[in-house]
Amino acid sequence: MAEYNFREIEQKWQGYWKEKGTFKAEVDPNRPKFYSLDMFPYPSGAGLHVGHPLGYIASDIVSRFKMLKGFNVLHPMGYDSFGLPAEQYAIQTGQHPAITTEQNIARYTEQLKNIGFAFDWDREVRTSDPSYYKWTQWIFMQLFNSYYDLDADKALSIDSLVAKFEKEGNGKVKAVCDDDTSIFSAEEWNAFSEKEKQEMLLKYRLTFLAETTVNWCPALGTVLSNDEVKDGFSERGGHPVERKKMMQWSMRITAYADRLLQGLEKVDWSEPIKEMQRNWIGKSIGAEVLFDVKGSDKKIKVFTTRVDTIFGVTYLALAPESDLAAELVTDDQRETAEAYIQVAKNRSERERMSDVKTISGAFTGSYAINPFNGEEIQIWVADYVLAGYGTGAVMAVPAHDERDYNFAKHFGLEIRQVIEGSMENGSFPGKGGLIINSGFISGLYMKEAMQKCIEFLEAKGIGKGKIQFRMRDAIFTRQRYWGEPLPVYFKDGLPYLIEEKDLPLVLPEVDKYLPTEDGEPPLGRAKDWTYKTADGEYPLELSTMPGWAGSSWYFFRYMDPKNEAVFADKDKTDYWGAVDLYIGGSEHATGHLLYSRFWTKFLYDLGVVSIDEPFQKMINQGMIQGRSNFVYRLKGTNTFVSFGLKDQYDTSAMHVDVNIVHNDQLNLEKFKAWRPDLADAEFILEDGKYLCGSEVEKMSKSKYNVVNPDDIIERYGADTLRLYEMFLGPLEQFKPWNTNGIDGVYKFLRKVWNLYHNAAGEFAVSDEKASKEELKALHKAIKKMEEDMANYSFNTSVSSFMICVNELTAMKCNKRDVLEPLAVLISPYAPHIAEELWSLLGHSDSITTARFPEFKEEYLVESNFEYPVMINGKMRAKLDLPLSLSVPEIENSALADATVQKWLEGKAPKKVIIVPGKIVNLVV
Ligand code: ANZ
Repeated sequence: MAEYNFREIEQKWQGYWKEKGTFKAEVDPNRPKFYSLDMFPYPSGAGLHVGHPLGYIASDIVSRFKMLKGFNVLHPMGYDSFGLPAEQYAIQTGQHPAITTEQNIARYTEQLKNIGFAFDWDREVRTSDPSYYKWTQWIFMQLFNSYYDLDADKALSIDSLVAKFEKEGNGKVKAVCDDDTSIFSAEEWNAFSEKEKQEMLLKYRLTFLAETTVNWCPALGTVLSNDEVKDGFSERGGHPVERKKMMQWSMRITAYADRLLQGLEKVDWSEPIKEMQRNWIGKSIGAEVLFDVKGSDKKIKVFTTRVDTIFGVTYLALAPESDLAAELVTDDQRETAEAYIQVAKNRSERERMSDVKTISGAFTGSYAINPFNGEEIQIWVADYVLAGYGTGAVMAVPAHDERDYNFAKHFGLEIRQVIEGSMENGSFPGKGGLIINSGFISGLYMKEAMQKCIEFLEAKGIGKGKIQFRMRDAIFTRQRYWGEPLPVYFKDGLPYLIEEKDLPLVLPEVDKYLPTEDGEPPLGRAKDWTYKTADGEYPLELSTMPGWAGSSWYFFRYMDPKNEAVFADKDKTDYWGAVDLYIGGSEHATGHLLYSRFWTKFLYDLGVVSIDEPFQKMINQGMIQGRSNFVYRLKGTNTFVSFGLKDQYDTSAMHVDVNIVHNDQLNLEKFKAWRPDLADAEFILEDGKYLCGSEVEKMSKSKYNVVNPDDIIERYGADTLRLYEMFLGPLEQFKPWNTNGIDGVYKFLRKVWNLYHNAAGEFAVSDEKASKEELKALHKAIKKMEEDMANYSFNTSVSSFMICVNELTAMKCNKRDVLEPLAVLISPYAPHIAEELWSLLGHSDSITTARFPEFKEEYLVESNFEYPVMINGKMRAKLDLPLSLSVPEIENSALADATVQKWLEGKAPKKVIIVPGKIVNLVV
């Protein structure tokens, strides 16, 4: 083979890897493991574009590097295959989502295989496969059968909770439960009916059914989680979202809030992602305080993080949604207050939160009593108080809180300073400031004052110290078809689990993927969607699980993907442990990454896995943006003006398919063939060419800037694609796809090929000893790659390969000593060409079984110096001498040199001046 024929080489080695099972991973206790994982894709109908494989290429390079370093590498791939787009498509076309999903997966797999990833394809998982979701349902059942015990600080079985209730009621039980859980004795529990017992247990179960205010999206016909809603619109599709009360399954993720927070300390993730999780969890340490309402037996409970400011409270404020607000409105305030509440309630919480400019509220007419000083203070209803946070009520301290301050200013309420520094004089209340004019806490600092206040509250039974989390329990149901059915049936209106032996509960067939006429979810259309037990036949749950169910544990299934008896064998999960490197987009910062951490902690509590953090190291790759091209249509015509001339005409820009543009020059024939309406297009050219404008935008079909990796591979090969994606810039950065530089990368690979071949194109590698310079070029690259791998800096390694290959080419190096390690070095990046060269070098095993070349510092140190020898001021000789020689040694060597002797003509020099590392100067 003369030329670098990437097509032949890539096909050959992809076939070889498949046939030999090169990337098959098996447990091997004698080797250290490395688990390298990509966030698995949702197989969409559009297929992969060049942005998708960016992270996969990076993790593949690390995986292959680790193989060379002797690790047993687990590097799997699979599909997150339940989801809305397939269902939306099914609604439009009537085609079963399973069929389109299957087609999309086939396409993705083909595209991925073309890139030559070191995936162990035998481990592929699909979340929509019943053999997979059987275990998603199983985990759901374990959650239903568990509660969170605060003494043990872990999940325990609900049976053990029942045993406690039977013995001592719930008064002493420290467990996470609903806020409205009443206290009962053992006698009372034992006297409860079955229904009452089940209702009570739902308040403790880690997954439970309850009436919840949800984000309801009428256009999508389903509820959405908070992270699927952006500014009041669905993230997918941009449809309006409203707040609505519905019976919903939830996951009691709040039980794990503290552990989710602590666990962040153990993992190696970027600080911004950790910070996003911390904010999402939102832990606040503070206190709850009960205020009496004047002339009423009603009480208002507030949550405050600054109970030390309680002497500065000048009013209370309630959320407009609160029932209490309406009850406290007095007759003389009714008209204004009720009108306000009506308007405020219809604005979503999000809308109110994001709108900081509009200050609105109303006085209820009622007064509360400050328990610390007996003062009467007005009770207001205010926009800025959120119903869903804390207690939905705040004690307002306008002198020291910005929102309270703005509100008090607006309505002319009292502003009373009680800490050094105040909103009034523009200084934000510093943490730990000295408390002034505040009864029994005057003269104290914040911490001590808070402590005293809490003691006071607890002694009087009107409050306590309280830790508050912003995080809410996670809604776990969708009123949709294409998801996992919940393994639940209903008896007397209460949920029960089906038996484990009946798993998987397979998604039933329906005639249409739409809600029923009565507004029930699509599963309401299924025939015989019931569960038979010994005592009857009961309706099954109609909602399905949300998109995040299957992705919350898939990393365990890869370890043992075919197991039918358990979700994964413990020996296997113990061996593979946590994911050592997880690569994926930062858009999952709060959703997937919190849910999967939560489920891992739960499985850990159950004792079925030994790790409680799933992803040890994570890198979030930046997005590859599209580089769109534009043509400029003369308004009202079919004539297009070239970029440079467009300002002379009245034109409008139009996206044009980047695939018919090369280096910004439009291919006119392809343009005419692109769309029927362009067949008779005419052009106003510049220099005989039509030049397009360009812009960096999100890569998307509608912008015609999608580049398909298949096209790049067809033209340049997968090795070039892999190198080029890495060469584009640091992995974490956002960067535009710009094909202009790809030729350079392709040429680089041809140069690599040529190093191993002579001018006639024959494989020609010599066994001669390599020169120091050649070894130096190689070892510089080895060193750089080791450092880069430690920092996950991929683009810099590509540059160092280029430098190395350029140097070797200049030296015409064809020595095995250099070229063998060089092939190994580049194999993680360009595995196909490396395999081919490796086999040409005479190896019969895959290059993945080679060892990474050992870096030797000695090759980088400059050990010799070529001394110019000056005789009577003229350069007469050059002497290559070790830098370690002393001055007398240099002199001896110089005088012994034949050329020097010739010039000295047998005379001894009168003067010898030697500067080590610089020069030898002789005067005769
Ligand atoms: C008095 C006070 C004085 C407050 C002061 C702050 C500063 P984080 O840190 O986010 O937990 N708050 C409590 N519940 C609220 C609700 N439902 N909607 C809006 N605001 C609410 O914030 C806790 C603080 O936010 C609480 O402490 C309360 O105001 C307010 F100098 O109480 B603070």
